[in-house]
Amino acid sequence: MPEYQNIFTDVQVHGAPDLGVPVKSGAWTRGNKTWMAYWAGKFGEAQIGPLYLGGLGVASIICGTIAFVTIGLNMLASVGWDPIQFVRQLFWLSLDPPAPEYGLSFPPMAEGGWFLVTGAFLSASVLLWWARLYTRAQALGMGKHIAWAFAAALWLFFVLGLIRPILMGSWAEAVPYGIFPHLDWTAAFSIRYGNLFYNPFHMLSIVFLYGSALLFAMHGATILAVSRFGGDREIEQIVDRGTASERAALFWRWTMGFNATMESIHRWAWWFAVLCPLTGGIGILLTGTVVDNWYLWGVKHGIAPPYPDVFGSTADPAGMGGN
Ligand code: 07D
Repeated sequence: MPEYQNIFTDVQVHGAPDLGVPVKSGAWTRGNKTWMAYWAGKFGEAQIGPLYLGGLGVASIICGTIAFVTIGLNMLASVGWDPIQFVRQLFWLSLDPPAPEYGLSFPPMAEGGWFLVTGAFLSASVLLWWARLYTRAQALGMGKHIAWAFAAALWLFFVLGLIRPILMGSWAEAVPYGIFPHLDWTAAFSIRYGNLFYNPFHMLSIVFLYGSALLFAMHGATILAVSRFGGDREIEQIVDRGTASERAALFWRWTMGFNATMESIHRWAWWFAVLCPLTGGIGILLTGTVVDNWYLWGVKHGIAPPYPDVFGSTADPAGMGGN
């Protein structure tokens, strides 16, 4: 077998299936079906499975499917149950939250009731999936880093669809289910609250979003660049740095004077990724609850220029009456 393998030269071993470490008693019996997929082997492991089909996963998929189908049926109803129009207009269709006059009450099904039912099932689905990530990691004696990272994404998800609407006293504040409609909601939200670019937590969230991409590119490139020396064999490289890690580290000390370690680069990556939705969620939570207009907030704190004095002082258009 060649010593150095990459995505183009990877040797696909077709031996007895690797079922992994034994599962603890009390857990569901893990499936033992595995098969080899050539194209999967081009991008990662050629062996597919075994899949762990636990109660949490099954419940999550059922709830997610109910949410997905409910959205689809509501969209279909909105085009008079015409399948052709459903396909043609799919990207523009949506299941919308109730109108503002319903506040936090439960509206008739066709006026937002289905939206709330969908939200309940979707919430149950993602929370059950979170529990599956946690318990599967526990079963393998792993840390819970993946579950907590997913929890950070769920924080933003729940701020947008649950926590902020409750604080604002209206389900109408929630994000609609639909491809373009949710993008329109995002743009309208930004304009309604005076341009989200002036929200410092939106700024921070972007820093971590772009920062994550930058770190990912730097780390991916570094390891690929030394994989010819075995740099991709992470554990060996942590225990015994060898020539690959030392070259990689030296490269960064040469070029920028500092290098992360084989361990710390993954903490950098984890924190950057997690801080993106964590800071984002804080920014959304403050919008409309604490700050009504981010542009005016920016002017007040010296980060946005005021309009020239000739126009008089700028007021929040939202506070000028009308809708
Ligand atoms: C959304 C939450 C986790 C999602 C989960 C999904 C399922 C689906 C489905 C069964 C991604 C669970 C659901 C599994 C199952 C079925 C049916 C994570 C999410 C768990 N912005 N912006 C951000 C930029 C502007 C606006 C973040 C850039 C404009 C709003 C990010 C630009 C306006 C919000 C970011 C830009 C605007 C954001 C998202 C440039 C108008 C948010 C981070 C260059 C368009 C969100 C504080 C993320 C936020 C957000 C980037 C511009 C509006 C950093 C680069 C000025 C309203 N923007 N943005 O990880 O956190 O999202 O804001 O122009 O709410 Mg922005």
